[in-house]
Amino acid sequence: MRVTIVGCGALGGLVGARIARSGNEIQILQRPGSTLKRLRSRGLELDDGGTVRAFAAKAEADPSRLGKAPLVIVAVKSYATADVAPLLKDLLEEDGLVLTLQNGLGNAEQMASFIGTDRVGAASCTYGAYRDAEGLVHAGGEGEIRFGPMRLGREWKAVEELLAGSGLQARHVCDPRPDLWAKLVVNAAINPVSALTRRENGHILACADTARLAKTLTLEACRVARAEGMPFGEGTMWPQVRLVIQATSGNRSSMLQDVLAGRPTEIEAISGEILRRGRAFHLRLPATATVRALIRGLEG
Ligand code: KPL
Repeated sequence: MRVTIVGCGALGGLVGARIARSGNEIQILQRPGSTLKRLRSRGLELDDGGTVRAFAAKAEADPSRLGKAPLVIVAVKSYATADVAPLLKDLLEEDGLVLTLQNGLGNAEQMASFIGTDRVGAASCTYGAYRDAEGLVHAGGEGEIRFGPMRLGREWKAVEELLAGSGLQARHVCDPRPDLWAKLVVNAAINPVSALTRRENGHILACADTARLAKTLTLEACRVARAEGMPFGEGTMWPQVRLVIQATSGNRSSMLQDVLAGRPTEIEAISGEILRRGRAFHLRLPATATVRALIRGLEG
């Protein structure tokens, strides 16, 4: 199958390379800059468990230079969704599908407003991946891609088979929203703490104080999720957050990578979104508000 990856950062690179490795054709839409230059000169490279391999992939900044594909996977930062959503029509075959692997809530809805709700699927993805100073993408911990359609109607079986056949743990679900919320809780607990301490995910549990902070962030995010009708009982998510920390212990969270590279972070799509939704239910979320303010300060 031909698959177009929109945004070839750490996660886009990991998923794209694994799909290419299993014999599929990968195309990449990437904004101009060092990543695009590297993709063009060296191909799509991945260090997967110590072995570096490069895969052929057409990489362009202009969508009209790419062939149309039956599947587009979006992996840009959530603050760039508004820029890529209008381009999807030009990237897709007539009946093509879009799968977003992005952090945060609201990305799928933005894309659906351009191509229709039944053509968009949303995934919660707990794979770890990071790009080193030279731009090489490293797999940073196995995870799972749980995905489902924003509206039932289309057949997504081929997407599940493609991902699973590429060595990615993939599970199709009927409604992706609870998983998107669960991933939001994971990101709200891990990403700001790792970015503020500038340590790999695993360090959060190695220090009792940061472990306590991550647990408090988890509980606050769960209060908002419950207020929105998600079935997250008090205390059920913290064991899951701990599991993700352990599975990605050597990984630098995407927010830490952004801070170290001097890029904007996804704090607004994660903690900012939780605060905005919590306000609608008059919830006080002091730990979430504090880490959001500190990350904003780092970005500034
Ligand atoms: O999604 C991630 C991220 O860094 O954004 C986790 C799963 C926390 C892995 O680092």
